[in-house]
Amino acid sequence: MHKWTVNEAPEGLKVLISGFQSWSEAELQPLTARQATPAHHWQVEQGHDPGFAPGGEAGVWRSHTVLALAREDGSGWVGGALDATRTFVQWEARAQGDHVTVTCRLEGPEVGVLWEETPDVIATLEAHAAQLGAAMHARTPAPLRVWCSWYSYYRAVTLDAMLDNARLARERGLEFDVFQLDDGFQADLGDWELPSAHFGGHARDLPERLRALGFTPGIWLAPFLASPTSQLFAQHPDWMLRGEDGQPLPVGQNWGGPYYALDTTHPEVLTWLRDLGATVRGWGYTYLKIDFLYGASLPGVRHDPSVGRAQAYRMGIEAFREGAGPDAFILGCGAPLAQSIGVVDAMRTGPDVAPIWDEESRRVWLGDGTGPSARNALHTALSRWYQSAWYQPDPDVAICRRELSMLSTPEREAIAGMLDVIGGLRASSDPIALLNDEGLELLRRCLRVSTPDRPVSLSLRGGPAVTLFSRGEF
Ligand code: 9PG
Repeated sequence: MHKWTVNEAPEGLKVLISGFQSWSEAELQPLTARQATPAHHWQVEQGHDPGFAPGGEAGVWRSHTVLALAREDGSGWVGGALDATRTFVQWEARAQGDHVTVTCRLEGPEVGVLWEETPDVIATLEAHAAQLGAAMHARTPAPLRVWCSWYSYYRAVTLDAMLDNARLARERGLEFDVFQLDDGFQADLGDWELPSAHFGGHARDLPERLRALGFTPGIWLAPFLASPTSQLFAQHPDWMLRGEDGQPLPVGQNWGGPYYALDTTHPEVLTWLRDLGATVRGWGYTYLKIDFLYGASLPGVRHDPSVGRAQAYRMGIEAFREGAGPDAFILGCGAPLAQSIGVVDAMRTGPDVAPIWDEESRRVWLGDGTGPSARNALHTALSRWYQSAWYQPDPDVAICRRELSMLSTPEREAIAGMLDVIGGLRASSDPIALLNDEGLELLRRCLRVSTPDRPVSLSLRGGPAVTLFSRGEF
């Protein structure tokens, strides 16, 4: 463990943190404030690292891979790491009277750690991020414009809905590169090759028809998960990550119950993951959104106990990449962030968007800012701007429709403005038939790719409040 003392009054400092995985909070806050701590254990499993969860005391802040302390004038301190391939780099800043104690714990093989005082926190953080990205051979291909089925059809997606939207997008001249099928086509978690009853076909029937319309076919998978009701689990109960009690470890609550994660230190699991990547590629999909990846990285009992959990995670994503091939475009989601550099092309850098601005009940009262809302998604992705040196950031979809949405006009406009600052992927999930001329015009604006910018305060006249930071405020 590394330890430093910062001889500075905590009251004058802000702390910038980035949580464990895509959906965890990333934010700039007064150091003396209290980091949000989820009220329920499942919120910890699904949104944080249970092995290094938020501190829970006023003045104690935890962050993964990087952490910064900043004075009002923009000077301060930046912590970073030289490698995160097989190691979790866990930072903590602790306000203690007239000084701050900063610690950095490494879980995994020893790696170099940086802690620097700087006149310009933003520039130094960007330099650290670029250094880590280069050391881990970051992939940052050109960003893509994606239509994704999730945020309007959810699990009820059908083959026909995909094709209807693709046809309409073509007719309206909307410039999507990719049409991506999300969760709902499969019979169960883990049974990717068996269709669900409602989908109206098989996922392998879609790519050729999407290509004929001029789109790259994309598909969603949660390759590390298995439902207790799946054939995968029935056939291979020994492939699961286990708890101390020897039972398969529930790694979250969704899809109507708990679900398990695969043990990626098991050689048969790695072969299965390689085959899965090759199978969906063989169906014709070249854009692969792989989700709920955190499952393979949680603390638990593994087949090979000599492999640490960061390394176990890395072995899993590398096996999938090998099967999918070097030219597949892989988007990570719900994923440990820095440990994915060099394997994924793009990464979700915030929680899910939803057709509401904020969900204060969950964020404020249940201490969980990882839930779906436009505010949570954009705020988090903005606070990770420097990670564009690690992968293409995916701030999640814009919502341009008026129907099936509670977003006001200024809120929809605010989303467009923030997407422009975040850069990276551009995506939408709106049923094209629901978009009137104003919606189509806004969507066209949201599909305009841009390079990531520093998140200086945007002038959102009449728009909703969101805590952005500027160089001046820092
Ligand atoms: C599909 C969705 C979409 C979405 C992903 C992810 O904590 N949870 O229970 C939880 C559920 C869903 C979720 C994130 C967290 O969304 O981010 O884009 O692909 O899965 O199920």
